[in-house]
Amino acid sequence: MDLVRLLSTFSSFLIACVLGLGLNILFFSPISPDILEFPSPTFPVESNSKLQEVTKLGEGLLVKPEDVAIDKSGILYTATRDGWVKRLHNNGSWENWKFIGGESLLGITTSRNGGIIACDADKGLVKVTDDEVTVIASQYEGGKLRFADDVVEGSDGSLYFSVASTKFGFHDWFLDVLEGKSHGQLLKYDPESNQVSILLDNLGFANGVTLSPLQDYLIICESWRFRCLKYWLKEEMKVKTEVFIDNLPGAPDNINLAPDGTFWISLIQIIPSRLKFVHRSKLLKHLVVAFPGLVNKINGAYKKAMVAKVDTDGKIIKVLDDPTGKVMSFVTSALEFEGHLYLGTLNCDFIGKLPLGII
Ligand SMILES: *[C@@H]1O[C@H](CO)[C@@H](O)[C@H](O)[C@H]1NC(C)=O
Ligand SMILES: [Ca+2]
Ligand SMILES: [Ca+2]
Repeated sequence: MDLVRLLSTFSSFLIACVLGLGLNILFFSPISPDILEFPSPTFPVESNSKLQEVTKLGEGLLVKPEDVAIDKSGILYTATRDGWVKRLHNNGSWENWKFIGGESLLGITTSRNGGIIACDADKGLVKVTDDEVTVIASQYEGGKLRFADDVVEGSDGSLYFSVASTKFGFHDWFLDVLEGKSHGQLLKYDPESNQVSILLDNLGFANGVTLSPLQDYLIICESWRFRCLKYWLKEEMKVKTEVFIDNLPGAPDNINLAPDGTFWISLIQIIPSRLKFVHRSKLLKHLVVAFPGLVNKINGAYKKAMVAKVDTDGKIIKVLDDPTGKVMSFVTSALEFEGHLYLGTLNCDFIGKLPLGII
């Protein structure tokens, strides 16, 4: 009798603990998750390991260089996790060019008047020239501009840029993936008025931005929607937004116009196939977030790399990958210049350089 009572007390205690823990996790969870829709890519993505054939530029000097830009004279720029904008001269020497600070420098682009524009997830939009470093936009809509992710400059000096998430910061980017709600934006900075305006809202992690060859539309990547949108800049277009490409075999990060008018898109492998089920369960998402060690198991970005070349009709022409992350993983940008592809990454200490003649 006593044993039965003891057992039932103990099991009540256990149930109370589990319930308490569950409520605690639900109540204090930083996310309010939705189910993630997975892509069903139509392009036959067979691994070719081509990204394992890169040569390594600046190995050991570059801390997770997320994006790459090259100016007309062939000088290559990148922004690294130690707060520097570094550049590679034509004679092969690296220069620690300008110090901005922080760990949150992301997308960069060259500017028509020289220098570059950089997205700083903490500070906003930063202009960097030989003479100075200037924050050109740090506020909009009465609030602080946070998590600016990528930027491109129009021929009239307008800057089009993304805010990946208005809810989560750069270091919590994977929480935005787990939550699966739309907190991203496409913005415009007008140099005449010095104002920032919102072009598109409710994007699923707004990431890479680029202009079409004729600058009549923008392409904006929505990472965990596995798609890119086309945003028309022509006044006469009634429907401003359409899907440029969807069902991508990875989460699109940076996008760059290639010399032949096509586009290079880096595709982050955010979801390991074995753990897809977590993204289908709201409860499991809460649980994963409650135990930070688990988040890294659900995030596959650090184990693979993939980039795709896409034509102006939004069709994939080519895919290059490193299926095991042996040489490159978490590749975040691909930029073509004079017959070579330059690859930025959030998990390596170099920029990959691949001759395109061999592929
Ligand atoms: C390479 O070029 C840069 C810029 O012109 C110069 O500052 C640097 O000293 C050169 N380095 C070498 C090793 O020639
Ligand atoms: Ca860029
Ligand atoms: Ca990015």
